[in-house]
Amino acid sequence: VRRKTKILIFVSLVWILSIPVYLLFSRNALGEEYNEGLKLKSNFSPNEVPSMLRLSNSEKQEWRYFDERKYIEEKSLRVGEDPYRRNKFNQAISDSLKTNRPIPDTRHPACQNVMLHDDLPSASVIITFHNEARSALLRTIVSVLNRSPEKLIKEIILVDDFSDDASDGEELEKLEKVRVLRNDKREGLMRSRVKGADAAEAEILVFLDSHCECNVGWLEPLLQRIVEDRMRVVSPTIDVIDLDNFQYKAASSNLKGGFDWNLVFKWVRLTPSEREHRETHPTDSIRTPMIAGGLFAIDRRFFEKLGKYDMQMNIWGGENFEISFRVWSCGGSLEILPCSRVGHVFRKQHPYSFPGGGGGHVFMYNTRRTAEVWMDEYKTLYYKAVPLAQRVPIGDISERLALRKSLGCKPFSWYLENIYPELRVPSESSGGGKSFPELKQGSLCLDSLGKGYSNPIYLYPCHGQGGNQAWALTSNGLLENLNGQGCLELQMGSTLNVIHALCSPHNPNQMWTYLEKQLMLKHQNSQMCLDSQSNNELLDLNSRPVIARNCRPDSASQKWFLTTS
Ligand code: UD2
Ligand code: MN
Repeated sequence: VRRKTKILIFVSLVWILSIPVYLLFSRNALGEEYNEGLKLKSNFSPNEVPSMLRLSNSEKQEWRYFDERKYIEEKSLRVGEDPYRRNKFNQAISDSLKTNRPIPDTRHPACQNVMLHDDLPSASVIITFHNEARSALLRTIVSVLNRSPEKLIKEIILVDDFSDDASDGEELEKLEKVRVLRNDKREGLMRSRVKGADAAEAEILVFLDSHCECNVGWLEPLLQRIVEDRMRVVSPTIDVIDLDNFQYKAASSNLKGGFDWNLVFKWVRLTPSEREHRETHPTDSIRTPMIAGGLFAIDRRFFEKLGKYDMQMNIWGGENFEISFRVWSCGGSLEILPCSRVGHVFRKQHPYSFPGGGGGHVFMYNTRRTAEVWMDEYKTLYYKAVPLAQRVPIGDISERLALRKSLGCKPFSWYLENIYPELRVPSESSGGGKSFPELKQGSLCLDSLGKGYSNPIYLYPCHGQGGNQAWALTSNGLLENLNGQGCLELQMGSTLNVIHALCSPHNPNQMWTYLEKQLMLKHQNSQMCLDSQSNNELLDLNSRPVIARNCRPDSASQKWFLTTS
């Protein structure tokens, strides 16, 4: 009996003593950086594995961890350097944040009760980057590893699109699940993504930008929707990471992807019936005419069958239109999932160069290829909104036209009628005939002169080419320029200037009524009328900013012909 007691005491002692040793060990193993990450763990969902940055190919399973501080500090800002210079977001803040920092769970509470299949397939996550801030890139990867069930991530494929410093990517190869491919010349995001997709091994591809943060439970809903229908292409709800302070902010779930005839992506409000549906079904997927383009999941075989991307597109832009038109018209569908949330740093400028003609040129080149292949006669509406595009050579599109034919895709008119009926189609435009809707006074037309937001609006000789002279009065009273996303707004200061501003459907200063009999445009809020008789008589008659004045039905300077075509 004595002997047994001794053994028992010995065993319990060993057991008790091993606790602090274990704690010490696990703490070291995870490194100083992750103390907070560990604390956080209780906030994570149970299937989240904090598989933080374990180094791969450690054959003996040694506990070695990636020195993320060193990796980031090797490229930190120099003293006095503008923190926005390299990335067009605040790199100082990005570098100072932990890669595993907590972010708010922005999902609707009901998302937690959505039933998930227990045998979801795994995904290859593909991230292309060109000169990305190391901290932002690493945080993207850590968020994928930390907030996805381990078994659902087959691999993370980084495609380094010829960044100046090859070690930005190479060093990350040490991380578990991470593979790095590097282009030997700058290719742009389309060919880079295809390179990643071609190397991928999992059934599902998930594309991400290189400055994202995946939120809790982001992956499962994406996989689930695809398993249920392999022709679905699904996008998370894209939350906003503030480019100045890196605050993580929830995005509205009452938006979907859309555009105007200038073929620039924009978020549009759901229709009233869609919004009504969302009130009772907050976890249901949202059908969207367009995806933003950077963050989406697709079945690998479907991606291949559907023609991947247009390999002749360059650098940035337009590929989201191409893939959206293609998916819808060739038998698939596009959805945004409110229960899948991924943050993204939205920027106002590109941080990188555009080899081969500058951003505007490359964007028009890509977009024009899309219009010529997918939009049938409706492409003329694009040319009316962006006349310059017609002069951009687009190279050979025969392969993409052949693809469209071989897939038996529906005409663009089907897409407009069934998928994006909200988009206003100027009536005669499909025939390509008449000029664009203008606001005319004699031979002069209301013209934004392409000066951008906050600038006045002018009168200028009509040219009939649309562009900065193409205006439409929307059903909710906005006077919208069809070339940009700008609307006519009355500044309620002392001078009552009329400016070009970002359209905001509920801004009372942007609401106008067209009095058809008097040919007047009345500003609803102020009851003033749009008037071309500027105060500044010194200005050339042809380039005077318009203003608002008290309505006078006899005044010629307040008569506007709203031509609808
Ligand atoms: C949006 C998309 C982006 C893409 C683009 C249209 C989101 C959140 N973002 O613009 O993914 O669809 O619209 O083309 O939907 N990159 C390269 N090589 C290049 C240029 C960019 O690899 O030559 C990478 C870049 O590092 C980034 C990604 O491509 O990871 C997208 O570029 P971006 O972040 O500048 O585009 P963004 O978010 O303004
Ligand atoms: Mn981006």
